[in-house]
Amino acid sequence: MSETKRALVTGITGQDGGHLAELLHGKGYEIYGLIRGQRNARKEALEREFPYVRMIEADLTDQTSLINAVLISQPHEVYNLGAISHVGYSFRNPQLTSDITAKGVLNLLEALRVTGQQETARFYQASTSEMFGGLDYNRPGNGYSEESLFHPRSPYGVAKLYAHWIARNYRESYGMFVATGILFNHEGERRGLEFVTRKITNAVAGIHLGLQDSVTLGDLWPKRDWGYAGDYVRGMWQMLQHDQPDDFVLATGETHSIEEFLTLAFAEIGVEDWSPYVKQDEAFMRPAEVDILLGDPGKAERVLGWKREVDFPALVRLMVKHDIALRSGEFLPGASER
Ligand code: NAP
Ligand code: G4F
Repeated sequence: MSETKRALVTGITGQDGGHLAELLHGKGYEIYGLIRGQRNARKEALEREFPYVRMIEADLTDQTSLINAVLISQPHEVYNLGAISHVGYSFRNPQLTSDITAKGVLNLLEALRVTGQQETARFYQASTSEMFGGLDYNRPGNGYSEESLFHPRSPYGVAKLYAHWIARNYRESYGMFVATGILFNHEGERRGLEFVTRKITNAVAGIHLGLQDSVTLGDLWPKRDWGYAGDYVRGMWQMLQHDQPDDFVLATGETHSIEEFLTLAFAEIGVEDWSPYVKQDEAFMRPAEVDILLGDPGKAERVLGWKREVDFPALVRLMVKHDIALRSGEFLPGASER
């Protein structure tokens, strides 16, 4: 009889952590999730939604706690999803972002190495399309690939680039099974309210139900390659099942502006002209913006057989429907309460 697989997941309280916990549980994994802080506000929700996750108190900035987490979980697979992940926040908290999003990865890789578990544990690093930057001299063309140039435009993007390269360095230096997933924006019913898609769908639901009059956003012209988080965590898992560690872009191959997202989201509640409901404020604009992101998922499709299932209109629809149900007090089975 084969041994039950054990996975250690950082960022278990986040969007991807929730989807990944469901996926791994369905595959029979024993799941260990890192929980930080002496009184984490998300702990109770996590215990309710994922009673099968074994929580370990640890923080990516605390090396000793990570060594402890590795020793307790003895993982076959480590998914490093923990990070300061909000680009705007990273401009206001650049040092904290470096400590967690960049150096935290080094701390975790070292925890595996010094405990001798680099031989047995496969490691997934959550890299990002924010590393590309979308500048004029480096436009995506038919889509950024694993070979495209990097030019990060935020403290978050810079921290993630360090994380990406240190992860690759441990693969090259110590022969560790380290896979990096260069993931383009992915959203869904578990998305944090601080990100633009969920901020919009939550507001559209509120406007529909008469709970609010408007939503205040930053720039509306930037374009993103938006997919569904459930599809993307499946890709993470596939990367760690592959026979060799590698780097993979996960994306839809389509790009849409925030204006297009607004149009589809308001159409769900029968509103054609959304302009009276949308205000703009510089507070939500960034010192440097990434104009456009578009990814080429060709390698993941060919090598891993990965395929996204949810397209852009379906993504917007599922998020608006979820938020209307949530804000009207209905609870959708299996959906997040966040
Ligand atoms: P998220 O919802 O913002 O979750 C971030 C997670 O990181 C939370 O569980 C948070 O825990 C944890 N965390 C923060 N600081 C930590 C620390 N010091 N020690 C341990 N854990 C800490 O992010 P997500 O959307 O699920 O994304 C998952 C990963 O993929 C992130 O690394 C993100 O940067 C990357 N990524 C995301 C996308 C996307 O579009 N979603 C695209 C590319 C890459 P608390 O609950 O304790 O705060
Ligand atoms: O939803 P966002 O905050 O996502 P962003 O900056 O693209 O980052 C997300 O995707 C990355 C992958 O490319 C991840 F690595 C990262 O962790 C995160 O998940 O902003 C999207 C766009 C930006 O151009 C932003 O300036 O929306 C614009 N925007 C306009 N108004 C706004 C708002 N963004 C936010 N968060 N809030 C606004 O009110």
